[in-house]
Amino acid sequence: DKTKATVVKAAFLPPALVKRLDETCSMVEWDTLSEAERAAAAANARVLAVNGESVVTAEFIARFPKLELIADFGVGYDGIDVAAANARGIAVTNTPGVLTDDVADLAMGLLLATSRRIVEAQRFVERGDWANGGFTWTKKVSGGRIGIAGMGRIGQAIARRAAGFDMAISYTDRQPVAGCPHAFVADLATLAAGVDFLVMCVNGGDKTRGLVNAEVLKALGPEGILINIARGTVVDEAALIAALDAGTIAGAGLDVFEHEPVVPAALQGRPNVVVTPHMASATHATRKAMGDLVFDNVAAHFSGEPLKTPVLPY
Ligand code: 8YV
Repeated sequence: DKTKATVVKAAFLPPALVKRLDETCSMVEWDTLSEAERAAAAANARVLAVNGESVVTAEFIARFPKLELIADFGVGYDGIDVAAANARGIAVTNTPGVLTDDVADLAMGLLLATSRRIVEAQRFVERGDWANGGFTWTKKVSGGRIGIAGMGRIGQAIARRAAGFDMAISYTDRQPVAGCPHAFVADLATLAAGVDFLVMCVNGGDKTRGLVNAEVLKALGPEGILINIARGTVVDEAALIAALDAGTIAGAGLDVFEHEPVVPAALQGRPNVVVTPHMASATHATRKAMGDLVFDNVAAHFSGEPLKTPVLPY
């Protein structure tokens, strides 16, 4: 009986995780239910399973009177009203750690692809243009200056990779990170002004909305490259497009966008912009590890053990 389910799945989750949840709990898929079924399912649900792109408002949470846990398949939880959940004693868990390497890898991939114009170079070869002469010269990466905005787990993993490229590393965050050997810069525009590559790794949500604005892009300057693997909301996309049009910055590598899955046409087809479809954590190994961590949190909850990875409001 669908309406007796204790777990409501309200977003895309990997089939292997869905199978495990289905085998051990009673699970329903929110999207497949009628309004009447939703009301009945919500009345019994103890766990809500969502992902990093999910929008879980206080109003939505209020539909679930017996809810105990919101389990997020993702490290980011900016879409979840954690304060509203916590106010009702509902815990929220995410999937930190297991995706750090992949996200840092893709950040470096975008940085290399954008600077060295790898995607444009492939188009050049495929068009047959090589026969008419060599490809344009590109921007050197090794030894460059990288500015990391958000020196959390992912920012630190990017810094480790950047060190392998002999880069000069500086960063900004709400405050200096204890034990972090890199140069702290209090203000994002100042950080941008002093680097070749600005990499956004901050949390999403209201506190970071539009952080990369016209002023920051101007500070990054005509040789500067913006990389965003955080959330689309941290970049003012209209300001970015204007900056690309005007040559205010040299280029951008973007895995996340303001209105996913919409990627503005003005960000496509440019030689100096590389776009990917929010795929930084999407490797087989990591998606399995993320799914296992979601499962472990749900299992811990049902067996009364401490949650593996609970979060606090941003
Ligand atoms: C996922 C993410 O794309 O972890 C996050 O915060 O954005 C990504 O890992 C997402 O959560 C899965 O849908």
